[in-house]
Amino acid sequence: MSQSNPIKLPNMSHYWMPFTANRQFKAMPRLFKAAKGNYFTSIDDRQILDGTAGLWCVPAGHGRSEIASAVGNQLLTLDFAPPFQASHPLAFEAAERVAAYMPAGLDRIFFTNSGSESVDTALKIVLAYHRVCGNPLRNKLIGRERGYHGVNFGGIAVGGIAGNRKAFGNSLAGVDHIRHPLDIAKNAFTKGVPADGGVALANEFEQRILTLHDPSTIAALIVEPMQGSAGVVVPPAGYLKRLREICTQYGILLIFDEVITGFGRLGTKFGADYFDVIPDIITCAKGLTNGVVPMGAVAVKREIYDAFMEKSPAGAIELPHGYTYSAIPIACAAAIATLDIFAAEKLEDRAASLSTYFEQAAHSLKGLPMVKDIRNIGLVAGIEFESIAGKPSAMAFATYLKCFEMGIHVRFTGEIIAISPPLTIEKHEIDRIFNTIADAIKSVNAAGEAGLIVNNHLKNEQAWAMHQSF
Ligand code: PXG
Repeated sequence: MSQSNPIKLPNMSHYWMPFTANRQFKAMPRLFKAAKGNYFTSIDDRQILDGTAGLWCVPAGHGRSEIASAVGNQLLTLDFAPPFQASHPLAFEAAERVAAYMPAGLDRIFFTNSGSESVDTALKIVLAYHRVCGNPLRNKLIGRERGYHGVNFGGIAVGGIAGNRKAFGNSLAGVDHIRHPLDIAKNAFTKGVPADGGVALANEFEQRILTLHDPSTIAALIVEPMQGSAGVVVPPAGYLKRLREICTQYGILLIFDEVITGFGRLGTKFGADYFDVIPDIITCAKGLTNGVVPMGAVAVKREIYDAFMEKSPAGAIELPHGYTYSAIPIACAAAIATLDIFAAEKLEDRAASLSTYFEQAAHSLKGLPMVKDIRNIGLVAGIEFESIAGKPSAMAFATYLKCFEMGIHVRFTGEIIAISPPLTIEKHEIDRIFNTIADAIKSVNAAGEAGLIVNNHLKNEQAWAMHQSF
């Protein structure tokens, strides 16, 4: 960056950034100004390969003109229609299209504006469902350790990431958690789904949690088919199937939170399809609109919807819940255009056909310094580092920064680097992602303590900060 051509940064004082170390970021910002296909353009005009599909939400690649035109036209045709006691045709069409994309039977669709809202909506639906069916004492919710179900109060209650819960006081009552399935001691460097232990682990739900609470008090179990945010935790074979059996046996509703695993990420439409396990409810968001208009959806089995319709008093609002922006026309337009792209380009099949190549590329990092485990499924990989005493996340964060400097965007969470590129990724780009991560790991490690000092990374960005005029 030459002194004569400084980059003008925005005034950064006012924006309170989400899930970001604000002080650190503002001292060393990473800003994008454009995106097309599998690449971002950074504010200093570098092409950054998007190894994360935004935040797992851009499966069809950036800047899709089909979605842009659909949204633009819709905005100028019908910008808004009240969603309560009125609606517009596209809402029904979008629901029909989403229902057709869902596993068989989950064909009643409630629209929200995010994954967090989808989760809280699903939790409210299960509580209200048992009540409308005459079982109001079935009101406990079970989540899973390391689960991420968004950031609203219901979601953090059933969620199992301590850092997302502990600052916020009392949680919902009547919530418990099953164990997470990550077992590095036994399964380190497993390619894809670990073979053993799934049924025994699922049986703990029956043996420990159901025994403790009495199954007749449990409304629902919510799990991500593959735990994304907590670092790519792939369940062992047979685990989800056994959870399904236990839920069915005891009349407990099973919710799959597919905000990350939905829309082709595992090489199938949903995780439910990948694992051949049909839950009672699926929550989704992100890829539903290719990430460009906030929208989430909750798909429920027809019997659940029918119970509300048949058992609620005549004329009553069957579910007193909804959002001003539920099924807002531009989101419906974006969802339909996105589903059109999935149908035309068969992105799930594309992800499936690339997954072995992707797996091999990910596991080629085995043996690099500090690498403790590599996990993968579909077009997702997680690389977990040894923790450094007194410096939690330091290795992952430094590697993430080094990758950014080297032109690749990855995610770091805890001691883990996660990779989840757009499903439009090419093989040479997969090579570039993992080769760059390998170089970044080597470089950070070779620099020893100095490699972990974040100020040693991102020289360009530091240059911008020097030229900041505020
Ligand atoms: N459920 C799951 C399974 C998720 O992964 C949410 C709910 C919440 O969605 P919203 O739209 O409210 O953010 C998520 C979101 C990451 C990362 O890099 C993951 C998410 C969000 C941001 C970052 O791991 N997942």
